[in-house]
Amino acid sequence: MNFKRFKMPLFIVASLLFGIKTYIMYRFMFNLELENQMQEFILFINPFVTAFLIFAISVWFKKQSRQMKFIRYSALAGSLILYFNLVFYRSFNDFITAPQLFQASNMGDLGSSILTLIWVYDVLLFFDVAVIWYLSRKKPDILAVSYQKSGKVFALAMSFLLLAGNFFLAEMERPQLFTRAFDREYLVKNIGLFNYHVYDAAVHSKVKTQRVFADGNELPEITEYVDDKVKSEKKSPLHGIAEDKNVIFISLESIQSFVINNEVNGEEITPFLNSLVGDESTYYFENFYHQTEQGKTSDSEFLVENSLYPLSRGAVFFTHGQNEYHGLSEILGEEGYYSTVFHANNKSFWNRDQMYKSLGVEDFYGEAAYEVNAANSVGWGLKDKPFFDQSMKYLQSMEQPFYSKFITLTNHFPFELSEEDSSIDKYDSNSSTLNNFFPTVRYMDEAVEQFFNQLKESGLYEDSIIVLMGDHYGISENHNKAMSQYLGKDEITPYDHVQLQRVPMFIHIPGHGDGKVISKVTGQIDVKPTLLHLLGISTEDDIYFGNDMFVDDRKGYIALRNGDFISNEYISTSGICYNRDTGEPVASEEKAEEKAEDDTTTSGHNQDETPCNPIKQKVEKGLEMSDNIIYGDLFRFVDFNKTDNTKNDQ
Ligand code: GP9
Ligand code: MN
Repeated sequence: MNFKRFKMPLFIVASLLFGIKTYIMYRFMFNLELENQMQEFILFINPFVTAFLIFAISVWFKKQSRQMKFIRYSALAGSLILYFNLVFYRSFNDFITAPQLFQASNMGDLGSSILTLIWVYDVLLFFDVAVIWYLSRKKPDILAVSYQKSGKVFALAMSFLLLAGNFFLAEMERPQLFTRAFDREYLVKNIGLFNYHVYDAAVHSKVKTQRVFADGNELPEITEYVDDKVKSEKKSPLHGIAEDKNVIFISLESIQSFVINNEVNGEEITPFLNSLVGDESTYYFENFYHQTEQGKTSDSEFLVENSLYPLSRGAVFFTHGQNEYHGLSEILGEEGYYSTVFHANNKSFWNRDQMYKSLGVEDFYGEAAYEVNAANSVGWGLKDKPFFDQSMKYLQSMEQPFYSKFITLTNHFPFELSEEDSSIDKYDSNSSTLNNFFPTVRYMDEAVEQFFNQLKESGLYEDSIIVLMGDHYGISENHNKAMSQYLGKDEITPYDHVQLQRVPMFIHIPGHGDGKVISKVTGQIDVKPTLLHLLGISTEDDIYFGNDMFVDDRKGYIALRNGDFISNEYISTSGICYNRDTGEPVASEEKAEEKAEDDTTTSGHNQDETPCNPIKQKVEKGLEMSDNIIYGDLFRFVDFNKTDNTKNDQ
């Protein structure tokens, strides 16, 4: 190429190259759903707008060499940010948030999982950097610019104009984009990954500041809301049925309800769990939803312990590990229980060592409590069978009553398992993740069965209730194609996606005899009040957002952390209101007519009116209040043990 005649400055070349690369990644490597042409257009322009904004800064450098250096390092840094997000996305189907950057200690523990997320041809994603690097070194005299002040100001003005144009279109396409905190994908689609990171960092610092400014004034409103709009008034007939029994809680890694009573290659996937469905001593909740977000297992633990929602960004275990809580472990501790967690993983993972103290867990049996070697490990560490086996000695020598949580690990992405541990074959689809999932689920099922047998042999079984709960989804929407093949559907619709967020929930009460399958809509937010009631412990003075799963006067919906919800009649997701039974979108006109009849104050704006809207408002209110408790660390202002304290004062 004749560079003498080709006079395009490097900052323009770099903007184009980097913009094209970013666009290709958005379009083909991240799984961003585009609903209309406007979204397509915004997604197309935003990579170039951001690239120009960054590279155009270079014109302010006087020296050619500085200008070139700025451009090449910006290209490299930008590419790395994109790439880290891509690797993260492959695992979590989400974008990195500022709090997660402080969870770097988790990254080291990912071990083999991370290798499956880095692919050889990823190196091509740095092709533009190589070209920019080459040009900046070889042709600085041709490709650098030396603008007058007016030229520089013009470049800057152009940057901001483009950015403003982008934001304007984004705001038009998605009103209140910047005030909605729930959806990172919308942000990335509309303003690009880099602007999203800037936004995210700003929000994160705001969160940090919030605690400082909270003074407890917010509490009366929250307590009133919880008492009026959440808590059930009636006590269930099962109140106190498990009084003084040990509570053995088993957290089932990455399992989803679709495997229950289902087959793969003609084989039952979970024979043991299936035997509990319909068992006379077991309640099985078939419409029980996980409500976790980025904090995965830790979010599920947070929900169970506090009946508060986890955060929409980062893992609350990390970001707010030092808050005051009124956790299940702490409450049971006050009732004379000894509370422990068993989990054969590094104690710092998900900041558990710190957070468990805040929750009132007395002892944490982490990796160090187990004999872990190459022979008894796979994937993330100690396999579930030796895990339960080795836990028995601790459990047997424990003071009773105890509340012990067991967190399984073998059924974790990427679902590795040796041939000899696999009792069933893998599935056959284009997703190795889904294919591998089934044998590890079966392994976990067998491990749980073995544990039940050991509990029986040890004599602990009769004095305990056993809760088994799936922590969160295992198969993300990146595997929808394989999933639709497995489920025999044409596609996985947003409705199906929500239904796939159901995870198994069993409450096994040995000798009870009254067990059944319960179909009402329930979720992880309900576990704390449910267990407390089974144990006969009052929740009157507590602040929480779920309901006893055994009562009928419940708040009527389960909120997912992204603002979607499941009510008795509807499922709201992706801006669509579905009929929960049929999976059909609910026609908004119908509602519009109804609404017009009974609400004369409504004027014209009916296209957004669906029966989901009033529930949606409650969902958002609940999530917001729960968030406020966490952000403001509001429980530091609450005296949950009024009676006890009065005693102490005397
Ligand atoms: C880590 C284990 C798995 O200790 O709980 O965590 P996850 O990745 O599922 O959140
Ligand atoms: Mn998990």
